[in-house]
Amino acid sequence: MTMESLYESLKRSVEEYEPDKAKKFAKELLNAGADSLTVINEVLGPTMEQIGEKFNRMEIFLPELMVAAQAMQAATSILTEHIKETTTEKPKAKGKVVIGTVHGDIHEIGKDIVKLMLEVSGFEVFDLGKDVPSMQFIEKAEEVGADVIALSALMTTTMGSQKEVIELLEALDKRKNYVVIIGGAPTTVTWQKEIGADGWAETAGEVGKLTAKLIEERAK
Ligand code: B12
Repeated sequence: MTMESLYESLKRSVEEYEPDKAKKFAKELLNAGADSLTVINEVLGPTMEQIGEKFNRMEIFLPELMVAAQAMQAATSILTEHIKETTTEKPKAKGKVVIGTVHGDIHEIGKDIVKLMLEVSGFEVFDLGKDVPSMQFIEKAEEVGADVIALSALMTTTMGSQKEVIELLEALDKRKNYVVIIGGAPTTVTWQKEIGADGWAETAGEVGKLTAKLIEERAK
């Protein structure tokens, strides 16, 4: 199979809700020498977005969406493992990031990609998972001495939890101790400014540079 046809087969296995095949083609792509990050950012991410659009247009329903998400996660986990196994020299830690999907929200595919991009950019990342109570972000950040708190929200109904974390930091007089970055499909730079977060990125591709820049600015 050519690299092109492997890309196509991986895409199709997600579109056709086949987690086992998604794993198989992710492995085959690695054996063929594909770059894991390219596969995640250029094949899996856009495929999931297209499936999301089908869900929006009610061409597919929640059960299909859930299995597509499982297929996406199955392939991503193979690729992520590979990145970790092949990174022999640990990059110098650029800083510590506490990341999670905010309270009330169970979407984690995008957050996992952001986490990976931060790790490969040289950050030490502490992942609290999904549906994380606002206070838990602060407790973890305090515990590990984090530089950054990264908040993912995928629903208009949960974006308010990003604001809540910032308000809690302010109430505890700890706001200046952390860089707070936010993201997720319904969020915008306008929302970032409105809630007083330090940074926002539309996609995971920009997150490494953004975070490094914000940490540097804070140190000045
Ligand atoms: C996959 C999916 C699911 C999966 C999630 C599986 C999982 N393990 O994550 C399942 C099926 C479980 C699911 C459930 C639900 N979902 Co849903 N889901 C989606 C879908 C189709 C795609 C999300 C996704 O994974 N995209 C792909 C990733 C790669 O993109 P991303 O998440 O946007 O992340 C990128 C950027 O946003 C950014 N980013 C993300 N986080 C962060 C954080 C930081 C700090 C930064 C800098 C950047 C950043 O970088 C990422 C990579 O580039 C979206 C539709 C959409 N178009 O967004 C709906 C969507 C988010 N879901 C929606 C809904 C309503 C639900 C449910 C309530 C459905 C229901 N009726 O039960 C439940 C949620 C329950 C809950 N309490 O959370 C709505 C939300 C509507 C709203 N109010 O805003 C959407 C928009 C669909 C729709 N139009 O109706 N869902």
